[in-house]
Amino acid sequence: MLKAEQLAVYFVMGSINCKGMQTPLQVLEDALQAGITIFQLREKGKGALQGAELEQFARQCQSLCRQYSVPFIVNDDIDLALKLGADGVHVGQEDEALLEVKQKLPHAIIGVSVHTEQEMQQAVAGGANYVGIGPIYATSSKEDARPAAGVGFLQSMRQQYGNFPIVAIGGITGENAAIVKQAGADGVAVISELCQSNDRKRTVRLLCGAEG
Ligand code: TZP
Ligand code: MG
Repeated sequence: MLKAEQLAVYFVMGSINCKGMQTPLQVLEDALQAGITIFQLREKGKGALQGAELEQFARQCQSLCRQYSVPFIVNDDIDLALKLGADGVHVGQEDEALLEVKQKLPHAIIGVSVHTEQEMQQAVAGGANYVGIGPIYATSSKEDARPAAGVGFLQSMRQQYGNFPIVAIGGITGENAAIVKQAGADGVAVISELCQSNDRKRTVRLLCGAEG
């Protein structure tokens, strides 16, 4: 249902992350054209869309992702994911419990953020399809972000969990992506590196670990 390769370049975005010349939908379409492999709508923070506006924006994002055959994942909002028939959801430790999410969305891709061995063990045993580990480096895109953890925990989870799909997040750039993959991540998840890029094809190549 989810192959680890699909996590290679995981773009995470909400409308407030796009403050430049382009609209959020233009940013997403450009990122899709550049070759992102999975997309997560993470509509959070001050000024985030809500209600009918959020639903309309989410449907537009979903439809763009479909055009490029890229999985469309919704952050946190299980009801929205259900309503839209999203390909998947991503939940943190403070969100709805994995068991409930699986019951509501038995066929969806389910990602869980983990920060400790116990959380990792529970996510894997509970049937998550992938885990997100971070922040690896300092980030300014998440208000309540934990301190940067470096690659140590990621490395250790890769050693303990064989081929289980892992995506790393937090402060990842074209410059440090290769280190993160070397440490064991199947892919890198980014907000600012792609939102703020003025050459997304090059950024995607660098995030893949290829030379720019
Ligand atoms: N979770 C941990 S760090 C982070 C999230 C959602 C934000 C990542 O954003 P950026 O701009 O790629 O550091
Ligand atoms: Mg969450």
